[in-house]
Amino acid sequence: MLETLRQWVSESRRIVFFGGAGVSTESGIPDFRGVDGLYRQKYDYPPETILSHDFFMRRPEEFYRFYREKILVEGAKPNPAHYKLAEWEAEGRLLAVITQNIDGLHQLAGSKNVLELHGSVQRNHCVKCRRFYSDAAIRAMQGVPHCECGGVIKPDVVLYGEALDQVVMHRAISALSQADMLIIGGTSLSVYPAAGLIDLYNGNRLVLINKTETPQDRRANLILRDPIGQIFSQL
Ligand code: CNA
Repeated sequence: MLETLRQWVSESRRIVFFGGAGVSTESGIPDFRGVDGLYRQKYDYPPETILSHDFFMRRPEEFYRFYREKILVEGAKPNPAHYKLAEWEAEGRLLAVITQNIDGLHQLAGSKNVLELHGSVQRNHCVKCRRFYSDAAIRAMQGVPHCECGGVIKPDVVLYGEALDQVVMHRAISALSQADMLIIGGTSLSVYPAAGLIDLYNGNRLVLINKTETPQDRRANLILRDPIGQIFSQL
């Protein structure tokens, strides 16, 4: 199976990678729905409640307690999956990385065309005056970060109840409609509208790399269940 994947990669010039939280678990960032995912840990509220727009507005202290502990993971580094994708882009065989992740690890590995469907922890803005803050600035503050103007700073992360960026969505649609191979990795394909994007690929090189079953397994031409970093380190 790995041999088939190797061959398809070598024959492709317009690969699109569509990924999720499972791409970064081998970098030490927990996913939501995997076996060690945040949904299996106990909090006062379920993660999708804490990570919602309403919750952020009503209880910023609790939002930031969870966010700092579980989302803004300290010192995470890219793994072989992130690096290999960047290498393929530089070789001219990969069009885009479309990711639901918000951790910035694809860019850290060197990828340029990264379409972040759910935003990024690396960008933050004051809700009042729109001043920009980096993730380092947020880390350096305690509790709820506040702007010099007194406004609360909000990460540019798409929270539950918020709309996706239409420019990013259109770029993702464009990349997927040109793709000659689609690799889907480390995603439960259960968060919409992101997961619905894969329907735009109608070629016959759809590779799914996920530890657990997904609702789209039957659409895949090739399925691999090993950890994605491990697989990419052999490509
Ligand atoms: P998810 O629903 O948590 O699914 C992750 C999937 O990856 C599961 O099916 C796992 O079985 C699988 N998986 C875990 N580790 C590996 C591995 N090493 N190799 C292969 N498969 C693996 O995550 P989705 O991305 O599908 O859900 C979308 C949410 C999760 C998005 O809105 C993200 O913003 C959010 N999220 C992002 C991060 C991050 O940025 N690193 C972390 C946690 C959650």
